[in-house]
Amino acid sequence: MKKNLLILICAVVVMTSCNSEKNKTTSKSDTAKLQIETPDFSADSAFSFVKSQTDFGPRVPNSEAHKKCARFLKESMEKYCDQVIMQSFNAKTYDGNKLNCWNIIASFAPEKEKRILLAAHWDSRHIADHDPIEENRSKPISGANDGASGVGVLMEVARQLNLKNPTIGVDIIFFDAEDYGTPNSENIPGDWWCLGSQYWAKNPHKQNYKADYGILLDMVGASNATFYHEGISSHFAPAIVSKIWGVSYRLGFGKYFINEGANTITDDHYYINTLAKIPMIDIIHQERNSETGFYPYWHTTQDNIDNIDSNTLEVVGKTVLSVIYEEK
Ligand code: AHN
Ligand code: ZN
Repeated sequence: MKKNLLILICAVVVMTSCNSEKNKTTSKSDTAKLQIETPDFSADSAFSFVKSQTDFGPRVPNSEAHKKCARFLKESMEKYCDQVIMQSFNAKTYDGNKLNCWNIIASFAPEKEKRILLAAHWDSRHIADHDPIEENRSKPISGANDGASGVGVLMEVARQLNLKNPTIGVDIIFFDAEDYGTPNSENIPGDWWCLGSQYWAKNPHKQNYKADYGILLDMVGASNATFYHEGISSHFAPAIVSKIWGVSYRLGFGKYFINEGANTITDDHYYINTLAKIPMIDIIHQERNSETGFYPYWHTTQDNIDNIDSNTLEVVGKTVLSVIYEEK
């Protein structure tokens, strides 16, 4: 509440100074437009949803932890959503493995025409191929940030949407097998990343499925994360990028959501844009001065729960919720 008041005061001060400079009149409704109600979102709850996933161990497809976590995600989302569909499929990997996978699709008001799609991947990478210690590079990762953070935020978003229903319909998809791509040291031509989103884009859970737009979360749990305008997002859905970064700025999160361009990332949204033809953006932590372009623990054994900051989960969750509640 205090923050809202501060934003309002700042807005009035800015507008008053504009008035005197340019002699423009400002109506009451202009001032009202600058107010933004901060939605309820529990950072602690989001954090515990992340931890519950990592407690299973690495969620690598075909592992016991993967199977157990699938069940946990299904049962959790059934508590909050109107409908949950487990879309099972097999995926072929770059090294000839066959993976048993599930995309988990949870919906609010599935009958509504106007809807938006939220997504994150729930699997974790089978190899820590960017680990500084050589012997770690064949180990699977905990994926607290890379995977579990986006899912944790969306689970808390679902819990809140159940407490206070939005006007529009919402689908939340947890994609499987995003992170089983080729090792850093190998170059095997083919679309080996994002196997779950590729499958769903070719086989949507509903015939003629449509959404106005989509928001993908990937690596949204590190301290002081920076979210730039990712290249694919700006190419396919520039207006959605503006909308979301605008909402975040108004909420006071400009330190996280930075209005500058960054690298193009082949992530799940690429296939949703190109195959399913739904404009989708990616909120993904990128860093200008890191070796990989991502956060320092990316694809290492250090991507664990100790390196999750609930402040970042909260910033992203509140931004997403505000965007949803503003849709009429
Ligand atoms: C590539 O590096 C090709 N894609 C990054 C997508 C990704 C991996 N997101 C999480 N892990
Ligand atoms: Zn990854």
